[in-house]
Amino acid sequence: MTISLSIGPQNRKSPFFKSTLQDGLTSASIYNHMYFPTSYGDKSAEYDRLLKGVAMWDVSIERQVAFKGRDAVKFARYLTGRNLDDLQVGQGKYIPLCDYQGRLINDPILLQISENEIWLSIADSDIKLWVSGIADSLKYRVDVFEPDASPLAVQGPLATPLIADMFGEWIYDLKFFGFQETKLKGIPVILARSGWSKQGGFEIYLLDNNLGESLWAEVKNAGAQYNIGPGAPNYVERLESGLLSFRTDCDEHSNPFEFGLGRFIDLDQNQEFIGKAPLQKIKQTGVKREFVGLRVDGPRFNSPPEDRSSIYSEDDYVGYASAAAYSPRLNSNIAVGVIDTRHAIDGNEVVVDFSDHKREARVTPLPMFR
Ligand code: THG
Repeated sequence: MTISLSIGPQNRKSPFFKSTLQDGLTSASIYNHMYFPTSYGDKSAEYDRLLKGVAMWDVSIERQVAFKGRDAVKFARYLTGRNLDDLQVGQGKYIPLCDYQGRLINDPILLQISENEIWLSIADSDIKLWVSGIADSLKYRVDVFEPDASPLAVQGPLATPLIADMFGEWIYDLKFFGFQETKLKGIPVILARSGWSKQGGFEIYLLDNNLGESLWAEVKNAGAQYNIGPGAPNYVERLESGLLSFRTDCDEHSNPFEFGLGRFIDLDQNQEFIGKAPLQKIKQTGVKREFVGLRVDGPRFNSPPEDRSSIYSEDDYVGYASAAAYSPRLNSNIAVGVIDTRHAIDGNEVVVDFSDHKREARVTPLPMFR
């Protein structure tokens, strides 16, 4: 289905918004109350650029929730089950956030900006409200706010030489999720080695929303010799790589163990954190369902399913597929979804109901492409 977006002040525009339109943006979604560029009209070129070259993505929708003050680190430790003993300024960490029932409510990247300031680079849910409500009611001495910071992702195998051209050789010293505040031709930015793909790359967090067009032009010009082009977090590559898309793949009952995020939760630490007791219980009893890959039969998919698709085993409902596409690298239709644990077995045959037609599929572990 194709409809047009109504543009108005209810949703926010990225500082790169004008540039994305000038570069031929054809579709957008809504994420964190912002317009989210999703394609420039040639999905196959966007996929190839990410895999073989370099792409630039406006991901300002990854909003930052900052908290600053003497309790910042203490507060972060209460917000997540990730063990933060070795937290360092300049090193990010992927931290699942859960509610009081242990249900997953976001999967941000944490950046420790300074000794007393932490940012959460969030997926699509209203974490500023959650964090400011908890900080106030539990009297943590922090100030919660949204800083002026908008990530521009540069992803793909040629992202690294391009970023080195622009910033210098020091970028090779950044570890994954490592970051450094710096300037690019006078534009204040944070450069981070991160991004929602497994093709390698960086994110340039713009720190002055008046300079979006300048930063976009700088990256585009420096990237010309590498044939850079615009794109967006890639629907197909993320399926192949098994990256979690928080709102797409989870429902309101999801817990981190179902999504393989147990490795980011330390239940044995002395630290108290939100959801600890229910998560301990889930760990003890075991999960009832799991996030898996699917290889799906039938003709090539050419557009993403709009809705979750029910998965059946011998006419019993056993789960849902949340995204599906044709994978050129696997030469197969693939999907991801959440399925009852007793059916989450490699090779298990199921039927997926893609609203207008049913297809046979086989369960396969994630990631589907290594
Ligand atoms: N960029 C920024 N913020 C974000 C995202 C982003 N916040 C929300 C969302 N995306 C976070 N989601 C992920 C999920 C996985 C990874 C990155 C962002 C990722 N994971 C690696 C993996 O799964 O192999 C490594 C995880 C680890 O070992 O710590 O890269 O895109 N700014």
